[in-house]
Amino acid sequence: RRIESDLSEALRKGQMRMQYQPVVDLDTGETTGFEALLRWHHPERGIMGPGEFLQVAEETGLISSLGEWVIRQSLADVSAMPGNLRIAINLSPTQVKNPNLVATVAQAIHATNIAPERVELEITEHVLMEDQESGHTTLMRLRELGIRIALDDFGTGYSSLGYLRRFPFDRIKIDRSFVTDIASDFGSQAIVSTITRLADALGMDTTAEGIEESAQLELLRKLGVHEAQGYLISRPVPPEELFDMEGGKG
Ligand code: G
Ligand code: G
Ligand code: MN
Ligand code: NA
Repeated sequence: RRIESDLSEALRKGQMRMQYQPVVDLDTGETTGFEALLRWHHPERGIMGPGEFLQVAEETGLISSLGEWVIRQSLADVSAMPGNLRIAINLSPTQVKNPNLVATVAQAIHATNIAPERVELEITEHVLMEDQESGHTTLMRLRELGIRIALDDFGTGYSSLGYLRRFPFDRIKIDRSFVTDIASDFGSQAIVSTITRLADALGMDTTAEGIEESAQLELLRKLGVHEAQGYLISRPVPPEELFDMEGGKG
C-alpha cells in the first residue's frame, strides 16, 4: 500500500535513477553498448531494483509515465557520451500495449538527436504471446523508426521458436540461466550452441547475459556468441561512472 503512494511521487521527487551495464563484443573485447536498468533510490528502503516495484507500477498504471521517463533519460544519458555506442532499454508487455509508445520513442529520439540505429528495445516473448496482432504491429512500427528490437531472456518462455519466425528480431539475448552452468553442463552448452547457430541462420545477433566467470566467457566465445554482459565484465553503473570509463579510453 505505502509503496504505491511512494511510487506515485518517486519520479517527481527525483528518486528514480538509471544504471547502465556495458555489453562487449566477444571477438574484440570492445564495448558495443549498454543496457539501461532502472533503480529506485527510496529514502527509507534504500536502492530497489525493478523486481521490487515494477509489478506495482504495472497494476497502478504508473508504468506508462515511468516507462516514458526511462526512455527519455536513457537516450539523453547515452547521447551525451562520446562515440556511437548502443543503448538497450527494457520494455514490459504493458508498455508495448500502450498506443503512445511509438510516439514516445520517436519524440525521445528527436529530442536527443540520437541515431535511431543506436537504440535497441528489449522485449520478452510475452509481448507477442499476450496480444499477438497489436504487439506485432507496434514492434513493426517501432522498427520503421530505424531502431532495433531484441528478444530478451530467450529460452525461458514457452514457444520461442515460433516467435523468431513471426518477427524479425535484430538480436537474441540468451538467458542467464544457460550461462550460469555452461562450464559444467553439456546440455546448456548444446542449447547455447544451437541458439547461436539458429540466430546466425536468421541473421540475428546474439548477446549472452549474466557472465560471472572467465571460463563462461571463453566458452561463449568458442561457441560463436557475438556479445556478452555480466558482472565479470561490469556491474550496472551510474551514468557518471560510465562517462569516466569510456572517457578514460579516449
Ligand atoms: O536490473 P535488474 O536485474 O534488477 O532487473 C530486473 C528485471 O527488471 C529484469 O527483467 C529487467 O529486464 C527489468 N528491468 C530493468 N530495468 C527496467 C526498465 O527500465 N523498464 C522495464 N520495463 N523493465 C526493467
Ligand atoms: O531480464 P533482463 O535480462 O533484462 O535482466 C537483467 C538483470 O540481470 C538486471 O537486473 C541485472 O542487474 C542482472 N544482471 C546483470 N549481470 C548479471 C550477472 O552477471 N549476474 C547476475 N546474477 N545478474 C546479472
Ligand atoms: Mn534485458
Ligand atoms: Na534477459
